Amino acid sequence: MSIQTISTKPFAGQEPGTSGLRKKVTVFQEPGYLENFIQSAFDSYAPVAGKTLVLGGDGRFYNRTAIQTILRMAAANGWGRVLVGQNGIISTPAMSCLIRKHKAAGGIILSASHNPGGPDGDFGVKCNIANGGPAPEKITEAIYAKTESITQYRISNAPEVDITKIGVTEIDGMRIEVIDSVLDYADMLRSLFDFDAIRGLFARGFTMRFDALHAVCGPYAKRILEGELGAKEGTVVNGVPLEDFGGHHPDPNPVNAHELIEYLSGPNAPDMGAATDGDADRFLIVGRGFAVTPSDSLAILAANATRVPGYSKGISGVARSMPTSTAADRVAAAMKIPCYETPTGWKFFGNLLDAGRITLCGEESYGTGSTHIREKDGLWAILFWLNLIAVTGKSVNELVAEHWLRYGRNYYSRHDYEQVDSARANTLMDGLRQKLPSLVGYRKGANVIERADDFSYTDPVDGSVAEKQGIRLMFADGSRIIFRLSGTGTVGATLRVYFDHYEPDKNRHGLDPQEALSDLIGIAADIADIAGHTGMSRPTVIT
Ligand code: VG1
Ligand code: CO
Repeated sequence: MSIQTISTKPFAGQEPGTSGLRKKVTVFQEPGYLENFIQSAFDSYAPVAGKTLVLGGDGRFYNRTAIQTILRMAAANGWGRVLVGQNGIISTPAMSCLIRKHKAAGGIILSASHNPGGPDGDFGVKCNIANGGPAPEKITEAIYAKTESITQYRISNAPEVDITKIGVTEIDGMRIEVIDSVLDYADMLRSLFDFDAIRGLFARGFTMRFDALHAVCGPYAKRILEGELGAKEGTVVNGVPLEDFGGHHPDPNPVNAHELIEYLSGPNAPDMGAATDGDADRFLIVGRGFAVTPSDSLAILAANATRVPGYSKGISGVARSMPTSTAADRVAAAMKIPCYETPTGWKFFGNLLDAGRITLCGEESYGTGSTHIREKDGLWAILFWLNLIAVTGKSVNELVAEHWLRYGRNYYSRHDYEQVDSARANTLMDGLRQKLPSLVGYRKGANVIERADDFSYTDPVDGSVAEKQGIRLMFADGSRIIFRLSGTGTVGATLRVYFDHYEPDKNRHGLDPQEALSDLIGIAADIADIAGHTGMSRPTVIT
């Protein structure tokens, strides 16, 4: 076996987005494409001699091919040890857990998360750093810069490594440990939640349906929920990871997980429903006939955190991404703890978590997490809910209703316009940016815009600045409309429009969110001329 240095030329556009580099599988299959990006990433971890790397993915098509390439490149670049998930499987939260527990210098997650998979689907690479979290912007920018000037990469010509069996092997002096990634992850969850109480809940007949959407959480959920917590067999459905996720979007929102929503509204509805996404960092909680919004979930977990062993000493602060509803802000105010507002994407929570400024954080896009790792964590959030249900004796719906009664309700919705022509989407955003000063004072009915800006964030820990993170229209009554372009898509542009309206009056908590938000929805359409720019008369996805 020998190490080879291969000459290469840069590929345009290897710029990581909100969460890693995402492209069509066919793009990643171009000779040298994956290699260039991985070499650039390895250079950013340098020096790597003797250090540990964790490697795995969500099981999507091209996962196993990419793992073989990366193992040979890791050996050629001098990594001391690689922990690789059996069959290439490691969920995003398990990756974060493993990096921290084994003191690795970093991790590579092969996932495009909620994007569809298969030969015609998407593939992705996320680079995590030694704290277990996504690489912050200064690192992703450095990786991108390297991809633009790369001339060569290093790779061993070692034969294929068998990653189907747990065990230790070696190539070119680099140790490879094929591991069962459920073990450390389950240990971590056991240290945070009252497993006995949850076991008692299931023993008393509590029923649940967990839909893994044919993605990576299946094996984790099966062993932890059914194997250890006593949920009855069959609780986990679609639990075997498939390379194309059965042809679906593994995105746990009420649109893509509609079968679960329908089941929870049907005559045989269990007490609770839950789902997770492609790489298991996002989750959905469903009560009977009712889906919990992620923004509410964050607020409810924060308000009740001390009921759970891992957080019994209290929480230091919370953070939410800017478009996430302000429900958590009210909880933080009542608890007299800080609430931070960050740009979209998990990488912006890392410094706040490392500095101990926050304990819980979350995003409107069905992701929540805490100091336990540095990624959002789907199964953790589901166990948090189960623990709360077990110790309070209340149902999902009761916990939510009780929360609204005490804090008021935030009506919330996100409207996505997918596959918009990129130039037209940029024209829409530029137009809004130019209009910002003139929008202050805009009035329609009782709605008055008080402030309008393009969100800019200064990290309170390291002072780094992230600009142009979304157009915000802020109304006198606290309502908000936010416009931003997605940073995870692979075809054209996706416009996301977010609506948030706070309703303190308990007599008005029973409305349909689209109805409660209809004024704001009309205002957004007018101000941004969404139909004119996108050519679409309605969103492609409403969550
Ligand atoms: C989306 C979500 C964002 C999330 C990101 C990655 O980004 O809006 O909240 O952090 O996906 O999640 P965007 O740029 O498309 O809006 V995951 O589960 O893909 O790692
Ligand atoms: Co994900």
